[in-house]
Amino acid sequence: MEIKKILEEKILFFDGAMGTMLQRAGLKRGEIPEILNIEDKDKIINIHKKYIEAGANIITTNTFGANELKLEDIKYSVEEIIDAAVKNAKKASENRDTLVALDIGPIGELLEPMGTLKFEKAYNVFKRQVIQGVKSGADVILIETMADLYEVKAAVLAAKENSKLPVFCTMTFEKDRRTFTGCSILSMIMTLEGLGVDALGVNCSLGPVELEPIVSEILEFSSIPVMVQPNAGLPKMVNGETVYEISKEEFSSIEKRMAEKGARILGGCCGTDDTFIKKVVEEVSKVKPISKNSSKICGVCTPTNPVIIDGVKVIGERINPTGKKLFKEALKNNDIDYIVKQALSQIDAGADILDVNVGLPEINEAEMMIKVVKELQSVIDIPLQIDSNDKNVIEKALRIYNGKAIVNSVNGEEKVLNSILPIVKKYGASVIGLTLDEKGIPLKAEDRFKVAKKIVNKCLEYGISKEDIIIDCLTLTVSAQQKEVVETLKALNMVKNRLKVKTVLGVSNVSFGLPNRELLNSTFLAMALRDGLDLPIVNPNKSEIMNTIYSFKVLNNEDVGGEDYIKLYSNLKPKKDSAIRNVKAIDNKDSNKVSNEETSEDLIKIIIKGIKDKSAIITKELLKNNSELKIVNEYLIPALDIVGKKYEKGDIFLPQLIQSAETVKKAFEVIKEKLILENKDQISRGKIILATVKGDIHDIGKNIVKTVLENYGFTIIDLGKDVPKEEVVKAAKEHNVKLIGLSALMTTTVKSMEETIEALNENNIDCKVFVGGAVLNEDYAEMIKADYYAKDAKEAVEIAEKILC
Ligand code: THG
Repeated sequence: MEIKKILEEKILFFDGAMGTMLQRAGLKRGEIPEILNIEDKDKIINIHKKYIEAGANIITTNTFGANELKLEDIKYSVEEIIDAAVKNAKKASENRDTLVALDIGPIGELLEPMGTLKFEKAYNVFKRQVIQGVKSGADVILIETMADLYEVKAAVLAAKENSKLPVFCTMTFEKDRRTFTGCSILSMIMTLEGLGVDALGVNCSLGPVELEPIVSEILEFSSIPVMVQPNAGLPKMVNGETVYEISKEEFSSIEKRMAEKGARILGGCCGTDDTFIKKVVEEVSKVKPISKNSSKICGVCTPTNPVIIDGVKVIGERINPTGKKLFKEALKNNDIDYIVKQALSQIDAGADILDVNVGLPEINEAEMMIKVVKELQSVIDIPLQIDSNDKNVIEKALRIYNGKAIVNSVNGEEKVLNSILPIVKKYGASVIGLTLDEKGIPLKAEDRFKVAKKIVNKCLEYGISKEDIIIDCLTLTVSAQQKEVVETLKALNMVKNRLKVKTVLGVSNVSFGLPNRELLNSTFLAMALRDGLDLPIVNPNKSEIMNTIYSFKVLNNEDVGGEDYIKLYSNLKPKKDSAIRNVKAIDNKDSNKVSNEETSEDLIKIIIKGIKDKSAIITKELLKNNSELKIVNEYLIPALDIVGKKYEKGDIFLPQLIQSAETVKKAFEVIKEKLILENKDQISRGKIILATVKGDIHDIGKNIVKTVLENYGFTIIDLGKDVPKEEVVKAAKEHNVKLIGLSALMTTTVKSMEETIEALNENNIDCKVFVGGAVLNEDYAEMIKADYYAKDAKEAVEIAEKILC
């Protein structure tokens, strides 16, 4: 039976951990599990068989790390490994109706802009896996243990574009209900549902106890089947071995509760074995599957900032060259900085979403759109609205957009609908439909309503749901078409109440050619809001506009208790979404000519905002009148401290932390250049050795710590990954360091960490050791006799400052 059909009626059982079973079967530290698909087939087949015996409907191939970047140094190709792995699973399920899921884990490197891996490169890595998986006969594609929404998008596109198989996708969340790169549950749901996966959910991360509230939130908002594969509780170290704290009885009773709440696909991750799955199947089979709510979230998002359209949300109009000489110049001169500034100032003024239009006849719009979207998404954290008439531009922008965007726009013309809607559907965007067609803009409200209805029906035909349709009844200019302004509002009211979709209007159009435009704009805005306008496209930097919106929200019972209103108008800022950086915008000054007075304060702001290009320019200016050390101590370090505090408070997330760190790096580069020119010693706050220990090839965490420590002014001696203890000892002696950081991602390699620390002690190396990595915690660190445990890069900095400064 087709999986989609099965899911409508049944609860599906996946298997449990492969790694746990392999370790018990004697997998050695540092051994690459995927190689066993070829070199020890029987071991793998036996594990699969155990899970089938236990009652799993779907077993997962032993291919978690089978990608070309992780398997670089081994003698088998990705294709050979995947082929063997799928065949092993198929062999185990011979004569049974068990299905085989091709397992795809994270690549193990950070994507741009956080890291260096390009989106299209990631796509190609996943594509190779998918193509082989299909060839070898997999039945399902399982994308799992993902922490970065952008990487997930690359993987899902690779799966959908190179196979017809069902795609299941799970991410790993931490207790704060975000992945380690800050992705929120709602953003995951909106983005993955948009991309058309068949099931979504959570795996690994934590035990079932800690996952329960996360699963409940996913169940509340997901309109597609929800999948859960928890660890067997949290890991503990007992006699040098990793054990998980939860019994199969407790595990299965919590999974049963999840099933009762609506979870449809259940299995296990780290620490679970066939006895867990057997118990789960026993318990959960008693549950009658409940049918899920099918209503989707109405909203758009970036990974860290989901914007739900459940009331008025402001779309900023200013990234648009129409009628703006300076903006046109900026586009022609490739001055992306200018555009970023327009974005920041609109966010500071209260925009929730930004319209992005970079169309100019004399430039390549597609190239510019990609550049601007990427740059904006690396600095700001609100969703974007892709504004273009060109299908190619829209498609390219949607492909590289991280999250769920709005497309501005389609209209009632058949050929426009038929060319743009498939793209909107494929990439899972929301879409604005303008109420005009081949015959132009209808004058009467009833006729605009008819066009709106046609657009809505066409969207539904293409599989775009009502929640993703936004209708624009078109603002006309009152100076030229006075009678039609009320027709717009009448049509808006009809659309809102009869078609039950969201509405948008370009408000500023109303006042072209008249004096005191803001007065007309804000009065028209108030009228439109009253008629049900959800998404005004406005200039948020005009106080009349934002005043109208804030006051409307109180009067319309949206701003409950007038909380935001009171904060704002008693001279406090309103409580904005936490992810937005609440620093005042940088003024429109020519970035190359800045006076010393301006630069001092601005450098800190620039770092907090993460504007890389400007940081070098301003540092150069500052160096004319300030010592290198003064700049480091009075600007760079304090700015990083502010950023660090925001990160700790959860006001910003890893992407922004790294962005700010990179901004400091640019400043450091300028300072170092000058020091080298003057033949002075390099500024360093101290040397630190970093290494991922023997047997572990995951260095993503170590690399993040390295970047951040470097940007705090420390000199890093990076020994790389899979580093033997002897090499750490040797480097420690040679460089005479006072601090060493060790990283391990896998439970199996924590032992190596302990041995490395022992070796340092035996050799009487006088230095402190801090440790970090996904499976570590305070207790582990103590047990293996590390001096410090660093939860994240920020804590590593605090340790370094304590020891070295
Ligand atoms: N519906 C939808 N999209 C739209 C519109 C709409 N996008 C474009 C436009 N209308 C909304 N955006 C703008 C942007 C700028 C101005 C008006 C609407 C504007 N510009 C000034 C001018 O042209 O004189 C320049 C202002 C300045 O220099 O800052 O007024 O209706 N879906």
